[in-house]
Amino acid sequence: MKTSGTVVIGTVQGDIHEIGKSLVGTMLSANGFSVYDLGVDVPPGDFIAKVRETGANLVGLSALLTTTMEVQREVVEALEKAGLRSQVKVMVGGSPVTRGWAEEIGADGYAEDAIGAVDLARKLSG
Ligand code: B12
Repeated sequence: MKTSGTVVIGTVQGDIHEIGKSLVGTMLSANGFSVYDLGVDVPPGDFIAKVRETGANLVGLSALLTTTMEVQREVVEALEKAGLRSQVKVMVGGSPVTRGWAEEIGADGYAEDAIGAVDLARKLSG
């Protein structure tokens, strides 16, 4: 199957909530995306390393805690510092995350569920 794009996904550092992130990864995979799931409690540097290694065009950041939402911002900043920001679109999600938060931290998009994440990934890859 032709891949729709390559996604590096994970739950950000400090956060061990896995279920929603895994659902999103599975749905992306089922819809033709190549998915690299880094698991949970993922430090910003691990996202950077995997994007470099795979040449991914999308990064998905899950956060379920109000405290770890801030790490989504750190990953966006780390991508900028690493010179990779123009190569990848950043999607954020998780129950406390909103469209407004996505805009505030300079992410490219937000989706509230796994179906929405597939639509968003298609849009951002297009
Ligand atoms: C299950 C659960 C746990 C399980 C996690 C098991 C696992 N393996 O994942 C366990 C028991 C381990 C757990 C632990 C904790 N939890 Co908890 N947990 C939950 C609970 C009940 C459900 C989360 C869940 O799985 N939902 C189902 C999935 C399908 O939904 P979802 O995660 O929201 O994902 C969907 C969308 O958000 C979106 N999405 C998710 N990620 C992404 C990513 C992208 C890129 C996109 C586009 C979309 C997207 O799509 C998904 C699919 O539809 C929530 C309550 C809630 N209502 O959310 C609390 C909740 C998140 N937990 C909470 C807390 C406080 C904790 C603990 C700190 C408790 C403690 N004192 O130890 C610890 C966290 C420790 C840590 N460092 O992470 C709080 C957070 C409060 C806050 N505002 O920060 C909540 C809200 C409960 C509450 N009301 O107090 N938890």
